[in-house]
Amino acid sequence: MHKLKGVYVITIENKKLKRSHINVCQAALKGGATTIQYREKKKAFYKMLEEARKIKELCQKNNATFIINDSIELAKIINSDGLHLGQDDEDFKKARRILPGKLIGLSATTLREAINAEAVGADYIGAGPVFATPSKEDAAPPFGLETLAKIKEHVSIPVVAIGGINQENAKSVRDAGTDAIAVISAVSGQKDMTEATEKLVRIIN
Ligand code: TZP
Ligand code: MG
Repeated sequence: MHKLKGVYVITIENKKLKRSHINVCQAALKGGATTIQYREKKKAFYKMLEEARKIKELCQKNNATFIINDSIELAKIINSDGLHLGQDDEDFKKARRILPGKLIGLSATTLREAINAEAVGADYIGAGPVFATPSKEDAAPPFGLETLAKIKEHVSIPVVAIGGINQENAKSVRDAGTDAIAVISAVSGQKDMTEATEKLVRIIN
């Protein structure tokens, strides 16, 4: 069984820093990330297949959980451990039907959405943005640590906090009771991605 604990790293390509999804994944796993999410919204499907295959292999070697963002089809073909959907994304029920036995996470931007995510049967909640995020243009307003703690109080499935989490504020997020933290820029935007992951792991554990 896959545990959602610790540091959940979401991969993105960073052209400025000349980083690929694979580079981010390798460094994050080396630094102790327990979960990797492949998040790619622009590339051709064959390219995503190629990258996701490689990331799956790396996750298997490192006993990490591998989640795919958004695409039921990609998750099915790759046989990833799970899929992450927004509440507006393709129907959760369809994902359940096509991906039996897989971890399916739903994003929640409010307490109400978090409660709804559990009610529809999500396996975990991606709760955020907790803080302002530099990585998602259409992000909902940040809801802060109090709402995060409330979400923890009201749901029993694992809560993965996301949005603007970094080395400075990770301890406060942990203290709010989160099960895991998910990060983009706090790993993929750092000079030394492995060291950045290690530091977050130390704070969270
Ligand atoms: N969903 C809510 S905030 C966010 C996503 C995908 C972006 C998180 O990126 P960062 O850089 O860790 O704030
Ligand atoms: Mg989405």
